[in-house]
Amino acid sequence: MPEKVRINSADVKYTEKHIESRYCYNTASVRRDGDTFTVTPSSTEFIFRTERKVPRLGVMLVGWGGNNGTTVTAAVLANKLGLTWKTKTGVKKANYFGSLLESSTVCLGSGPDGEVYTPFRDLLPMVHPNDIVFDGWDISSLDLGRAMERAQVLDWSLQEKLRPHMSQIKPRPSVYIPEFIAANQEQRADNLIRGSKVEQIRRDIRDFRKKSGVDKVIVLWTANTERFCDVFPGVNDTAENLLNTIQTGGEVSPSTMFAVASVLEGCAYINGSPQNTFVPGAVDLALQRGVFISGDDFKSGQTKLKSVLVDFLISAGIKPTAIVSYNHLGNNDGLNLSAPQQFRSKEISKSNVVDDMVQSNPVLYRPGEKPDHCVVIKYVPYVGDSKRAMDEYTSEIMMGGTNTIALHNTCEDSLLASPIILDLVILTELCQRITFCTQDDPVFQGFHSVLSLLSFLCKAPLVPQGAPVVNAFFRQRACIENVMRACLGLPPQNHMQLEHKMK
Ligand code: NAI
Ligand code: DG6
Repeated sequence: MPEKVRINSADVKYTEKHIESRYCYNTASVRRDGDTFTVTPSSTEFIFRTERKVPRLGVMLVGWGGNNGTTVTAAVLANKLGLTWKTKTGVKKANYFGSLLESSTVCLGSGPDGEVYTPFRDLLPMVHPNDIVFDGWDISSLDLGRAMERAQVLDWSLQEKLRPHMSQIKPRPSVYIPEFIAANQEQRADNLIRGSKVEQIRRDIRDFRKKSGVDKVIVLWTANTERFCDVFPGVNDTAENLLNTIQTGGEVSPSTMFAVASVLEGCAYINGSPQNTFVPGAVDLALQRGVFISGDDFKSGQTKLKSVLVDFLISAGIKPTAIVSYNHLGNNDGLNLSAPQQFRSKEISKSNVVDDMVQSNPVLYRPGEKPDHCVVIKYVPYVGDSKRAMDEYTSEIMMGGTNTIALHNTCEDSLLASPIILDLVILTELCQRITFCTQDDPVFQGFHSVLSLLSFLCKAPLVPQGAPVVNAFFRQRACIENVMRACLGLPPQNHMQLEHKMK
């Protein structure tokens, strides 16, 4: 299909296979001498190539029978079938609200009637969510119709329309190692791989690829939060040691087994939960095989808002001094997180999200100084998937004044996470079709295996060793938008509007 956005520029070429753009990347290096900074601008010429052919994408979800797994599958099905359903407030229609790619827009420039906006999805050729083919694993054997009912996320009348389709689907057996998730999950575990786990996962991926006829498979963990695992030299510190440990039956978490199996099958692997799936050996393996990995932990609600609000405060010159975040929820995720080790994984992931913003402002914060930051999660069965988040942001303002902002947010957790799952896999697939070279290094290469471009969608972004972690919402979003613009030979969005500021 021809692209909806076409660039009219000598710097952009449309060949049969590629969109090829010439792009000037401008940066600056800084030298500090006492209180003086010397800033030297520099520019590098890049050529970006984006394959135009969009493949048929298969996505395998680990935790397919959970709230997110069933909700995202049901939502795609409902959109594909164009379903409408009645609720007490009227007729609803399937949509993809909450998806950056499907439901948010970017400004292309000005037309005769003012600024022209287009959905993100139209910038470059990318997979449409309706075309994704799903498969996956769960330790619970419930078919997806019954699992959707267990999740209590979607309206009943919609579930009734979806049930004939969803009931046909059964998750594949999975890996259950009781000590990694809460003991309260044990009764779900009736659908388990016997024998060699990583080998079976690899067979499952090949089986899915063959039976579905998809061109590519991406694997995404949306199963229970695991406890962190220890990193030991000789055990999981290198790819070789990790593979040996798997062979000899040493301690490797189920999520790391899935990561290893996916990478060995050449499939990108995304971690939607907070645990340290990507032990150094798993990262090493992905680097060796040139396969994308990304994570950690979907950034869906409270943390997303935090990455906006703290950015707003600090970039307005206001000093957040205490951030207190409570949540309660009553779904199975909440039940699993009621166990201390699993809560600890989530607490870590939710706690580091303001660091980059704090460090960016030495006027407000001394070296090493941070706001007090407290994260509380409680399990309250009655509220189900409707998560409540209460936040208090206390800040220091001018002349010793105090500014306190209190927020209360209620929403269905899985309806926020599902569009993020779609964005994650669609962006990952797009990145697999982008290569670039520079004037100094004319050999085309792809992005680093640790795909930090997806930081916008993650609470605790995984980045290549030595790269800065960015949590600030609009910087993360601008990164995705500007990389896509570079692929089209367009300069970064500058918001200067100089044409409207001249006499
Ligand atoms: P859930 O508890 O409803 O679903 C998890 C599913 O994983 C369950 O069906 C369970 O049986 C299955 N499972 C557990 N261990 C497994 C294994 N080793 N292999 C295969 N399946 C396994 O949880 P939900 O609400 O779907 O969330 C999933 C994950 O996403 C959790 O870790 C949660 O913390 C994380 N998350 C959720 C967000 C949201 O907004 N819903 C946002 C950020 C992260
Ligand atoms: C309660 O904190 C349960 C968690 O799984 C969160 O709902 C999830 O991580 C979303 O967190 P946040 O901070 O992005 O709303």
